[in-house]
Amino acid sequence: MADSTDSIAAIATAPGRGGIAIIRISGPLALYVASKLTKKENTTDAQDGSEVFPFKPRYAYFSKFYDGDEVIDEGVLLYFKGPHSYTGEDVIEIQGHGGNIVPQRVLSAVLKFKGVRQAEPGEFTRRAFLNGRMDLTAAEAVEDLISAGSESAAKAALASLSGAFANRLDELTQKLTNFRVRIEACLDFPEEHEDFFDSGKANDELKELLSLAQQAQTIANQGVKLNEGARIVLAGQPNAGKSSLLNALAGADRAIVTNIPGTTRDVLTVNIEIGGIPVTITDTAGIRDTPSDEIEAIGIQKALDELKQADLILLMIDSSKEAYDALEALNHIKKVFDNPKNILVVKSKQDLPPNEQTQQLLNSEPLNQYPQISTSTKQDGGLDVLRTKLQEILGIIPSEGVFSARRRHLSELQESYLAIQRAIQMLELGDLVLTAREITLAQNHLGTITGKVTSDDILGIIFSTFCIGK
Ligand SMILES: Nc1nc2c(ncn2[C@@H]2O[C@H](COP(=O)(O)OP(=O)(O)OP(=O)(O)O)[C@@H](O)[C@H]2O)c(=O)[nH]1
Ligand SMILES: [Mg+2]
Repeated sequence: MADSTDSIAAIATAPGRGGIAIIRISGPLALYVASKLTKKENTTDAQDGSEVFPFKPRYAYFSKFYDGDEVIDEGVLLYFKGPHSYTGEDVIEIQGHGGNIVPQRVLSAVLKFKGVRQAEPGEFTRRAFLNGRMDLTAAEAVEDLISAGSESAAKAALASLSGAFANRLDELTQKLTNFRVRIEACLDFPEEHEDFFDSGKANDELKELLSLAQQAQTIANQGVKLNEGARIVLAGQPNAGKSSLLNALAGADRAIVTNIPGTTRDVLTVNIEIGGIPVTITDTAGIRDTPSDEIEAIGIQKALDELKQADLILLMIDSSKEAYDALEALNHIKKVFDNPKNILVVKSKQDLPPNEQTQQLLNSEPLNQYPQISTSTKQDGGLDVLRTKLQEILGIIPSEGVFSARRRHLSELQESYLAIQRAIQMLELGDLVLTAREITLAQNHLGTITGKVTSDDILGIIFSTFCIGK
């Protein structure tokens, strides 16, 4: 990442046809570039001879935009004076026409000025963080908000952006600090030792802190699920009703359904929402040992590749006919998927009379080792029960107050939790020095989440996944 004293520019809106495109410029040259681009030069005050800038902060100016003497676009220009701007620096926003050509031409004109360069992904937000405009959880939430896959995910990202996550961490950090101060005081003052340590108050307080750390972990865990979503893959014997179930869950006819076994050949993925969590659900070719042709064989291989990446597999079994080939499908699944807890057996076609042998098969090993659920796509067939079951297996708890979070946060929270746990052990052994040291460690891990304790490497990783222009 280059020096943050240079000015950066980028198109902030999505590429393609659109009414308006926004070009952002941030840094010390922003105002200078704006005046050159619009040919609105600074003037001199007639009274006191001072320089008068052509733009006032937070005013909108309609203008033509020039590249040299050529007019390349016209539109609105806004000026946000640092530090009261998104990045904390002087920021100019040019709202011109959208499309594939015009915004690029305006950006090129801006980049012709010496000292202005194309912004790297996330560089505006990185500057906002470095200039103290937001903490790291809020900066990350900006990207989470942009890429939210469901309404709940967007709400959670907005909560983090507004500081819900950081506030919770600050509260815990503050309590850890108070605790450490008191423990350190116990080392120097016998009366504090008696009142805080000997009385058992310290022990109680530390256990309370552990439980707060645990609660933060639980909420962050939901936040990660909201952010990342989950992958469910439909698998099973040919003709079991996989594509029908995909269509029913998607609420649209997305996949081809016929009575011919081996209809689905390719992988088809649709995005749905379960309990507010964005879920991709993937339909695959029915799995059997003896595919009817080469195309079906390739389809089965593709199905197995999808299964490897699944969070949850729905093994569909047609309960109305003989289903010995379901075991062939299960054997293939077990070879590529090593999380047996996340296989759910879906007994399809409940509207038809059950097949005796298949019932026995379902009630004996190995199928009776897995949770089972009944569905029908022809009649009102247990889809709500299925959705609830999916939520349960994926660990989705609908709850208020969830904020968006990332795996990075989870691992720091876990480290912090473990440090508090070790502090409890040290306290029980009566080693107050080591107790205080563990508490400091716990605080540092929390500080890494908000960015109070940070390194350039971490920032590089975080902001590299951002959009350009944000
Ligand atoms: N009665 C009844 N028929 C169903 C149900 N679900 C699916 N079917 C029928 O079963 C047949 C196969 O359905 P699909 O959804 O294409 O099955 P599939 O598992 O995707 O099959 P492949 O793509 O060949 O692996 C079709 O004729 C469906 O109409 C159900 O719940 N009840
Ligand atoms: Mg199918």
